[in-house]
Amino acid sequence: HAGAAVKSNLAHVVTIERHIMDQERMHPEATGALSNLLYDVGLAAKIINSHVRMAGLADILGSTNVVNVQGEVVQKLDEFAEATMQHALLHTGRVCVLASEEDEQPILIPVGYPSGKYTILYDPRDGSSNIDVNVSIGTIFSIHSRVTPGDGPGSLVDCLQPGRTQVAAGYVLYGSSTMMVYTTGHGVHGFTFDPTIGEFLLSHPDITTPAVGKYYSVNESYFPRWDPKVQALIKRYKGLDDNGGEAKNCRYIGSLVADFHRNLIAGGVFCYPADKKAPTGKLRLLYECAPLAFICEQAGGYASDGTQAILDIVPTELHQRSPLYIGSRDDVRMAERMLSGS
Ligand code: P6P
Repeated sequence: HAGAAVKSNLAHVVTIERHIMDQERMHPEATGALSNLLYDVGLAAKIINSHVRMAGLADILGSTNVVNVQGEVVQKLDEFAEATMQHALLHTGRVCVLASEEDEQPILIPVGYPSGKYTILYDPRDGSSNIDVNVSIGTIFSIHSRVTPGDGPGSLVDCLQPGRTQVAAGYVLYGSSTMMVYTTGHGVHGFTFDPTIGEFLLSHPDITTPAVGKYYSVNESYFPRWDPKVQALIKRYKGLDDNGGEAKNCRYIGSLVADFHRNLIAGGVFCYPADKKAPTGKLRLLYECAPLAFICEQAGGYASDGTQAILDIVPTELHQRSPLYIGSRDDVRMAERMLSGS
């Protein structure tokens, strides 16, 4: 009977590798390349996680005194996460080009290494200002099929694709536990890292997000900089206008992946509006807004720049920014109505 008990327990253990294989079986034409690419991201996540967990002990806290392409001081953990992603992705032949928040230009496949049929764009470690104060941070990734012909190295063209064409997207949240959440277009699935066996185990199958959320997330200190329509929207979320809408609770961690994940699970709307100082917002379209928008829509939510779906925006620059309203579908649709004045 002990054997039966063990067998029954094991039946519930679905590793992310097993799940990726199950997802692959939904695509008869699959060659396994996307599955292998997702394994590679999972491996990078485990390695980054091991360093995030001991960042307070190892000499990787603090800054490198280097300023990156975004004009932000590079944290030591930024450098480590970037190096880990490149090491896991560059030489495997799954991708034809990479793009990272940390690098101004696309990262080309080294000479002598094979190119694959995918492109991956990522923010290796989002929320750097939170590292030294032990607040959750995240990794975000977006995967497209290459659009340039042939099987040689890819280029910027392979990176500048609208979010609607993503084949997969996901994030890793280094929080009270480490989770990896991803979609390949067949729902959203969450995995919790079990450090005792070094595996991500399925803990949140088929995540869906409520149509109306109980939270709103925004940096209220920017209120004076916002367009009056944005100010009116946030007042609506707070239940302060005469529309009688139920007041939402404010939750804002200042770490995109943590704020997004809480709202995905519990229901809520995250807003990073454009303002006088940031006329196109702060967050990056290709490797922050678009992957989270793909995940959000797959979970029944919606993501907008205030006038159109994030997934429909055709990018023109690798690091272009976008205003972002993302989360519970009805809350985001209301933002579009109020911001477009309809
Ligand atoms: P603000 C962190 O630096 C980040 O890029 C996101 O993770 C987060 O949502 C946002 O910036 C916070 O920005 O202007 O509110 O500090």
